[in-house]
Amino acid sequence: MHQHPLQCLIFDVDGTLADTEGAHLAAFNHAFDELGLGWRWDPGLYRELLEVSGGRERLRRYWEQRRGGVQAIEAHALEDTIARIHELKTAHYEAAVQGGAVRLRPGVLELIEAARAAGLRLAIATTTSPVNIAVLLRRAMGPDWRQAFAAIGDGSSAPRKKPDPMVYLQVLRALQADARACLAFEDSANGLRAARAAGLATVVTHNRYTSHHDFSGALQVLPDLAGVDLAQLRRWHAGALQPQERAA
Ligand code: XBP
Ligand code: MG
Repeated sequence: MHQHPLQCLIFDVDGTLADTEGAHLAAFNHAFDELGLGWRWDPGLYRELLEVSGGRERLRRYWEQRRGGVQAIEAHALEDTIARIHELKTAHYEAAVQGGAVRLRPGVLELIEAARAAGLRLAIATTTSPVNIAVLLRRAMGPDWRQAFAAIGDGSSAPRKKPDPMVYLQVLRALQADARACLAFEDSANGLRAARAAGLATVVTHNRYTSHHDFSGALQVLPDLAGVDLAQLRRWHAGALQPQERAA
C-alpha cells in the first residue's frame, strides 16, 4: 500500500455539487430590478463575469468594467450598494433553492453516500456564503446534512477567494489531513487553480458556464460524476502520486 491512501474528498459547491449558477444569475437580476438599477446580466455576460469568484467581487468587477454604460453610482457609495445588492441577491437565491430551483448533479449523492459508508471524510471548500450551502444541502440531503461533512470552508471563513488556495488550506488544516491523501472536486478554472495550489489532485466536472475553461493540471475532466465510484477514484488518486510514493 502506498503512503497516502485516499482519506478525504473535498467538494466545491457552485457548479460542482449542483448547477447553481443559473439560479445565482436570476437572483442577481432580480436584485437589480428591485433596486431599480437598470442592470441586466445575460448568460453570455455571466459566463465572462464568472471569471471572478464571489458574488460581491463579481459585482465590483462589473461596475468597474461598465461604469460608463450603467446607471451611475458614486464611487464612495459603491461598497454600500454592492452590499445591498448582494444581500437581496442572497435572499432571492435562498428562496429559489428552497423552492427546488436546483438539484444535485448526477452521481454526486451516490458518491457522497458511498464515501461515507466506506469511512472516507468529506469536506466543502467554496467561495459562497454559509446560508447558500445550508439551503442547498438541507434540501438535497435532509436536516442532518451537516453531519456528513468533517469540515466546511466558505466565503466567510476564507475571504481571499479562489484561485487563492486559502479555503482549501483552511479545510486541510481543519481535517488535519495531508493534501496527498485527499481529492478535490471542482467545476471551474479558478477552483482548479485554488485546489492545485493547495497540493490537491483535482477531478473537474465542467458545466455550461465553465466548459470553455483551461483545465490543464486536472487529474480528470468529466461531464459529471455519473457512474464514478470509489474504486475508480482510488485508481485515479493512486495514479496522481509521485513515482517514489507509488513505490513506497
Ligand atoms: C462560485 C462563485 C459564487 C457564486 C455566487 O465559486 O463564484 O460566487 O457564483 O455566490 P466556487 P455568492 O464554485 O468556485 O466556490 O454570491 O454567495 O458569493
Ligand atoms: Mg464552482
